[in-house]
Amino acid sequence: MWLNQAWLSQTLSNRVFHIELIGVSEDAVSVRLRSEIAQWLHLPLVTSAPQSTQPTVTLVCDVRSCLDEEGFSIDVAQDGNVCIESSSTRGLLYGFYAWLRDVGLKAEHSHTEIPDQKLRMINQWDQADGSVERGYAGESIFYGRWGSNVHAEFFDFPERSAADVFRGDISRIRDYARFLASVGINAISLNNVNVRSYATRFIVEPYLQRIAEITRIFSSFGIKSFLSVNFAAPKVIGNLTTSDPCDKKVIAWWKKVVDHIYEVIPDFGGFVVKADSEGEPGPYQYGRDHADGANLFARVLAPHHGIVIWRAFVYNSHTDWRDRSVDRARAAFDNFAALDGKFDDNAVLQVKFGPIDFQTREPLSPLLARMQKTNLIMEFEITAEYLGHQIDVNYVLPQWIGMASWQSPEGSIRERLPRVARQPQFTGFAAISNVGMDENWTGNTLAQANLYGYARFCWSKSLTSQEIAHEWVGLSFENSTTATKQVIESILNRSNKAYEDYCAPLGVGFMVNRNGHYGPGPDDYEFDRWGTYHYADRDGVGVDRTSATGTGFVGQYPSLYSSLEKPETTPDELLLFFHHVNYTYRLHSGETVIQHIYNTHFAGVEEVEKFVDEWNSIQGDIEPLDWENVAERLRRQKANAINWRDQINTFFWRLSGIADEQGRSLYS
Ligand code: BDP
Repeated sequence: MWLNQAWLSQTLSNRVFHIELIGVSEDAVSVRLRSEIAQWLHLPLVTSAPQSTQPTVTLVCDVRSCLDEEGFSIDVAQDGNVCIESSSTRGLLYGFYAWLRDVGLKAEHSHTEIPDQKLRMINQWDQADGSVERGYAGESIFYGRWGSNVHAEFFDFPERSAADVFRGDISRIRDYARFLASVGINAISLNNVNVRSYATRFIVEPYLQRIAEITRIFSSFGIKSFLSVNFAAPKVIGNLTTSDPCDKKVIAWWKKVVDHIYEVIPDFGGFVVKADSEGEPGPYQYGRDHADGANLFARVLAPHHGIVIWRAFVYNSHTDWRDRSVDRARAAFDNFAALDGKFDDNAVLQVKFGPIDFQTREPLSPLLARMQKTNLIMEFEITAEYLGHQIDVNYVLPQWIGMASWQSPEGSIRERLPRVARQPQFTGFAAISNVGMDENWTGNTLAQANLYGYARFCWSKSLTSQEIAHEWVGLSFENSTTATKQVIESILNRSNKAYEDYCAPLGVGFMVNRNGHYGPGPDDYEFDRWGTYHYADRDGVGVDRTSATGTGFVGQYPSLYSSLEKPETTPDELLLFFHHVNYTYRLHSGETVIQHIYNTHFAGVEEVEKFVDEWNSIQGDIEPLDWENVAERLRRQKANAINWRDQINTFFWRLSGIADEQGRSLYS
């Protein structure tokens, strides 16, 4: 990962650092800044104005500065001296790392930056037993210090001490916090949204003390910590007979819990809640709605300036494939749209970017485009659940930037979020992390680009996916030749399209393997209660979501999107998400749907074969461990792509009976 000690010592050994705090008192972040510079970088830090002849880096935190609280300016003078200025220590921290990034990229220059999104959040899906839900990079860096072989035993012994639940070694957490701060992340939730077992107790003693230790590390890097909570905690750990959000005893119980949390962690961020979703408890069990549920937490957190982040990923899993009007894509809107304006000021609704579940291609969630009086967070998934498990190279920034650029009547969706909020400072992006205990953090070294890229995407709306890839490659492979860096960048930039090409076609989604969501399973969800169907038959494929003849989903969008009601005005890449068409239907590209399916599935595999050759060509010009890691992953990716190609092509060929125009064999 970027920011290694060797690089820093080598690059910065001839600088002198000086920090000035004007009108600001020393806080955890400024202490961290001083220690980063003095201890970690092993660099001289002078306490009075520098007299040195060596180039000086002066960090000025001045409350009078008119920059946005988190913004900074970097001024590089002709003599090499640098001045970094902000109105807060946090802004200074971001400025310091931004300058380091410029140095790493050999592009030192003067500039001023203000972050785009207010909340730039990471969600950990780490569980108390040390596993990570949908994690593909090893065990949790926070919990489960014995490793997976003791999980069964661990669950059988509820009296296990807090010390047993948390990893002893915090150095990796500190490295992670530093990395996140270096790219401007300012919030993190520390445990999985499905809160089970010991994690239910993280909000009370003795576990809270250990959580507090973790939060202190993040605080010193300017990152606020949150916990995911179990809606049923009053019953599960509070000995109450109900968890009804309107019950006085329940409210009093949560108040006591929250008051104590703030005694222990004064800068605690608040809670993240997944309720009434995929088996989790929630307000519906008590005949209450989601505003009742969220506001319970909002009200006990408000006196401490905390917030509750309530997830909108709620759907009725008992959908029915026999009834074509039933549609999981409608669910978030159906459950939440009527509650617009009913959430308290410090409640935030966290909505997945698309209406289903992080597929390779989805339209924007209509809930994000519709809510007018609610604080909103747009949710992304860095961990590659449906996107190749960090085995397949898949640099997803092109998709995310595309999603955040969808237009609404108030501008692109990323610009809209703060405009419609009750409290603009409680809006932004959140994403599920992809890190674990693996040596390289992310399983596939190239998957680091998604973590880095997510943060840069939160920070600046003007960066393109190629620019972000260029930065990440430049910082991560600084000793390689320009030609090698170009090879890596090129693979990254083409990888998302290649992956989409060999998976489910034209936005239809969910043709994945049912258990792990890796590899093909064309019919795995087709006759399933989870309700994500492609409706392929002998004549055609796709889901009719139009208002006239389909599920009515298109009607959830503002009128700006009425073009999606007709196949001929729907973009090709989303055609099968919105319409059921015959295999011989002609796309804007001129291809028929069936021929497009065959062509893209062959093209996807061919592209992966090129990745393998290109990666072979740079052997020797990057660290052997990194080269081996990606080479091994590419071998597995090629097998996966071939499997997808053959299963999907065979599936559609058998149903349609239509041969490939180019006469290629459709099955192996
Ligand atoms: C689904 C995942 C599941 C998560 C859920 C969520 O398969 O593991 O718990 O999303 O976001 O995609 O809550």
